Amino acid sequence: MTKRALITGITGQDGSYLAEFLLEKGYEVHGIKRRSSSLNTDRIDHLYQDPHEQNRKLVLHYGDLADSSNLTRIINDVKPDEVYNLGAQSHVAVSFEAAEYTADVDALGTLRLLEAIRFLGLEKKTRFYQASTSELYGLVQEIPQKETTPFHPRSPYAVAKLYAYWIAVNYREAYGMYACNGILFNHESPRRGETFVTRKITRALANISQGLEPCLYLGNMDALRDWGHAKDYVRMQWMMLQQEEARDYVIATGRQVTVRTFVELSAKELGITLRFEGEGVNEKGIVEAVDKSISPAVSVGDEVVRVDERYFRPAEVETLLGDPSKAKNELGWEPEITMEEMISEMVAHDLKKARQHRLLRDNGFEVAINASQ
Ligand code: NDP
Ligand code: GDR
Repeated sequence: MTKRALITGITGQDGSYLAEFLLEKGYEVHGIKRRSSSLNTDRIDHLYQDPHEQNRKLVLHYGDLADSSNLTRIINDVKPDEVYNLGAQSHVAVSFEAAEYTADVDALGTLRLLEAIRFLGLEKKTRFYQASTSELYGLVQEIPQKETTPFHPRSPYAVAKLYAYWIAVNYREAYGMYACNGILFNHESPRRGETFVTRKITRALANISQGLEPCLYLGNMDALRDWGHAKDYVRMQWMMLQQEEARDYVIATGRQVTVRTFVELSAKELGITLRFEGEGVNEKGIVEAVDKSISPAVSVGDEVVRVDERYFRPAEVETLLGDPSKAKNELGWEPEITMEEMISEMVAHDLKKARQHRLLRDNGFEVAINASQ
C-alpha cells in the first residue's frame, strides 16, 4: 500500500527537501500551500505535477494553519498516514514584531491539526511530527542541550513553539496518538530563506564579490549556533515516524561556531581573507587578501562587513549546542554533511546567481538586489 504523507510548510526549506525524500521513498505526498499574490512554490517547482496527470504523487492544497475548517477538510480528504507539521512563521526576529500572528500559526496551528486528526477519528492511524526547535532552550540551562535540558524560551516564536511542543506531548499521553517532537538545531542549505543569517551571509558576500552590493550588515556576530544541513535533518524527521513508539529527539551536529566564523568561512570560499576590527556597533570586517579570479570587485582594505544594531534582538539566544546522542544511539542517525561542505554548497549556489546578475547588469539590464535584509 502506498503511504500518504501530508506536509504543512511544503513550500519552505525543509518542506521541499522532505517532499523530495518522501517521493523517492514511494510516498504519495500532499502539501499545504498558502495563497499569495505571486507564485511561492519556487522550492518545489521541480517536483510539480500537472493536476490533469493520472496517479499524481505530489498534490498541493490551498490552506493555512490559521484556518481550522480548511485543515479539517484537507485531512479528511487525504486521510494521511503521516503528518509533518513544518509550517510556521519561523523567523525569530520577525516574531517580536508579529507576536500574536506567530502564536496563532505556530502554537494554535499545531493544536488545530491535532484536533482535526482526533475529530476525524484518525488518532490511531495518523502519525504526527512536530517541528520543534532548539530555540526552546533559549537562555540555556545546560551545555550541551539534550532532551532533558529545561526550556527557557526567549522570543514570541520560541514561546509559541513551547506550546506546540507540549500539546504534541499531551495528545500522545491523553489520546495515545503517535505524536513526536524533533527538537532541531539550526539547519541550512542553498534553499534557506534569504533573511536567516547564514543565507544572508553567503548571498551578500557573493553579491559583493561581483560588485552588486557594497557591504554586508549584520547584528550580533558573537552568537554561537550548531549549524547542520537541512537534507540530513529531514531524513531524521521521517525516521522519527517509523519507530514502534513515539519519542522526542534532539537533532544537532554537536559542534558550534560564531556568526563571525561563519562569515570568515564563507568569505574564504570566495577567495577573500577577512580581518575583524572594533567592537559592538563599530565592528568591521576588512579585506586582507583577495583572489581576484573569484572576487573581481573586491580590493584589499575594503570594509565588506559592518554591524548594524537594527539586527539586534530584544532578547538574544547567545549560544546553542546540541547533544544528538539519543538520536544516534536509538535510531542510528548521524549528520553526513559537514558545515564546511554546506557552506561550500551555499556559496557556490549564490555565486552562480550573482555572476548571472552581473552578466545581465553588464549587458544593460536592470538587476534588483535587495540588500536590506
Ligand atoms: P521556512 O520558513 O523555510 O518555511 C516555513 C513554511 O511554513 C513555508 O512553507 C511557509 O509558507 C509556511 N507557512 C508560514 N505561515 C503559514 C501559515 N499561516 N499557514 C500555512 N503555512 C504557513 O522554515 P524551515 O523550512 O526552515 O523550517 C520548517 C519548520 O521547522 C518550521 O516550523 C520552523 O519553525 C522549524 N524549525 C526550523 C529550523 C531551521 O533551522 N530551519 C530549526 C528548528 C525548527 P510560505 O512559503 O508561503 O511562506
Ligand atoms: P535563529 O536563526 O534565530 O537561530 O532561528 P537566524 O539565522 O535568524 O539567527 C541566528 C543568529 O544570528 C544572529 N544574527 C543575525 N540573524 C539574522 N537573521 N540577521 C542578521 O543580520 C543577523 N546578525 C546576527 C541572530 O541574532 C541569531 O543569534 C532559526 C530559525 O530557522 C528558527 O525557525 C529555528 O527554530 C531556529 O533557527 C533553530
